[in-house]
Amino acid sequence: MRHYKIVVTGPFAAGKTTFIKTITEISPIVTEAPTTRDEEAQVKDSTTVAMDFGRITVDDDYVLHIFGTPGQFRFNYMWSILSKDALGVILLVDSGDRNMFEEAKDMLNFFRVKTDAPIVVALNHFNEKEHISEDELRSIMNVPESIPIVGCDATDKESVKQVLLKLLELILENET
Ligand SMILES: Nc1nc2c(ncn2[C@@H]2O[C@H](COP(=O)(O)OP(=O)(O)OP(=O)(O)O)[C@@H](O)[C@H]2O)c(=O)[nH]1
Ligand SMILES: [Mg+2]
Repeated sequence: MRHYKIVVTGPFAAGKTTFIKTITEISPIVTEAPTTRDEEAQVKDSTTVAMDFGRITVDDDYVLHIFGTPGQFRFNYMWSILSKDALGVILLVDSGDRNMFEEAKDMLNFFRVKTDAPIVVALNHFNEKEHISEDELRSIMNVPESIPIVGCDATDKESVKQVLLKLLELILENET
């Protein structure tokens, strides 16, 4: 049984906590606090201020310990803490929220500096909104070809599993 530390990050309200709640086999640990800033309170009532944690066993061989970050730049000290020794990173982007693409680009660069671990960009809300194409996002965020971009629905277990398997594939390639 091997243990892998995975980080789920992405801008405010991208769906990080939902992603972890959907897949975890233990009760998730969350750190939600009421949103205090007007522009955030208009979107939702609470936000992650420290981290989320969940765990999932894949094929009885791998146990993934999944850490979710806060989304706001003002909490970026947690991005650094949580990325330490991570074996893989998932960067969630809400595919219908064009205002967040620049921020997502900055986050991608932040994590590429912090860690050499493989990264997968997951385009969330992929099924239900007017959404950007993978190619357009790749160009806006300047995502290199070595980083896959995949569609995702953080509320759907099978979809979340596919994203994690994609990342696991890259991690295993990296190890050999
Ligand atoms: N329909 C749909 N709703 C989603 C999806 N992902 C997240 N949501 C909803 O979007 C809202 C925000 O999700 P959160 O999981 O709190 O987002 P977050 O990235 O953890 O937010 P912060 O921690 O505040 O940055 C919640 O109401 C979710 O139910 C998705 O893929 N499809
Ligand atoms: Mg959250």
